[in-house]
Amino acid sequence: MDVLNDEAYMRLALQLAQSALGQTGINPVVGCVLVNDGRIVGMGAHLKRGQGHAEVLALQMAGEEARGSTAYVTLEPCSHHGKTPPCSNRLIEAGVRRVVVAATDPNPLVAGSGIARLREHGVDVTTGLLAEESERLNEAFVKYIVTRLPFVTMKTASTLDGRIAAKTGDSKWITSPASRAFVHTLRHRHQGIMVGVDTVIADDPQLSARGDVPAVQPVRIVADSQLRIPPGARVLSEQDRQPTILLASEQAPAERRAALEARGVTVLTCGDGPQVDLRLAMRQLGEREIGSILLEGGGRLNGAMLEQRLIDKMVLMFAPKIIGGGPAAPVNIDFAGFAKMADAIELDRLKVEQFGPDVCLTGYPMYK
Ligand code: AOF
Ligand code: ZN
Repeated sequence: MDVLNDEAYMRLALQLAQSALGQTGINPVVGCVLVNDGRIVGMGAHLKRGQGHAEVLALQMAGEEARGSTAYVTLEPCSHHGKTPPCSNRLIEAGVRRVVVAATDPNPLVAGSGIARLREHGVDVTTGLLAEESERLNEAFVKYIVTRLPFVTMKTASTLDGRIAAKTGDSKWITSPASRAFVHTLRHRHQGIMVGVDTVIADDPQLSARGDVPAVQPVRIVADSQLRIPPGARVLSEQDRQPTILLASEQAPAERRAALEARGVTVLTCGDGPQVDLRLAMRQLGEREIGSILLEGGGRLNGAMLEQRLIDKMVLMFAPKIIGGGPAAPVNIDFAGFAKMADAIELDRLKVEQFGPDVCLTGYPMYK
């Protein structure tokens, strides 16, 4: 904290919120800092859905010192009775004099009414401070709470020529340990992790988050229209610890479905075509309160998701290597494509990072 001002306290509240990314389920991450008479008297972050909201935890820490304080909150205090009572009421009752809010809450149950209630009770409210930072942290929540569709981040790890394996199928490893560590963090930060069945057949991935420290494990999702998944696949193990959802067509053989369900695997029927209806799949996953998905290939599933405009964000990792291999070497995003460069999908808000030797591009596809 260089200069003591509103922004510095809000940045602290944003840090508290950010630290809880991945552990609040469909709920937003929220941080709150209470300052009274020039001193921080309380701090809180929403840590788990169903548990205390950030403001309530900060108020508990502050006790009587909350009276007359300023609250810095990264999201508009709620006004509804959800799993916990409304935070705006709690702030009013505790005698908080001023509330500085970053982003308003897009939840239709709140959407400005928390701020209105504070003002009605004479609380001085400032809004919009570092709102974009807060909205970015909660990009999945912002989409899900309004559309009930999961926010999808597509992550690829390829060579510079876009290959995700050599022509022999060899793919270990393309990117560096530093990049792979970041991927495990991304897995922790999404509720679901999704691949196509061909990736399961080719790589037998575990689809778990394995970083330096224990992580929250995402639900494993496999797009598998005909239920071709090998019975010994590692994604089918330990259903009690990390459940798996298969997205299948109605055409899939009934006996395979029954055998998988008997093992505790969930099979969702997503249309009756030869391929899974991906939009319907997303809707059903949303109904099951999966608000964010990390899509990890293969190239054709990535391409199909992109064609359906279901990808919200892309994290494209490139190792400084060239492997070639013609049509036998799969590429990171594979779809029929456009005839004109003018129709190409462009990425908005591009960010360039480096993990070890690898370059990581993050951006948001702009659909035309
Ligand atoms: C806040 N502070 O720390 C959070 C808020 O199911 P509930 O009761 O936890 O309510 C969840 C909703 O509350 C969520 O959709 C969002 O609108 C708001 N989250 N609000 O004032 C918090 N986590
Ligand atoms: Zn609340």
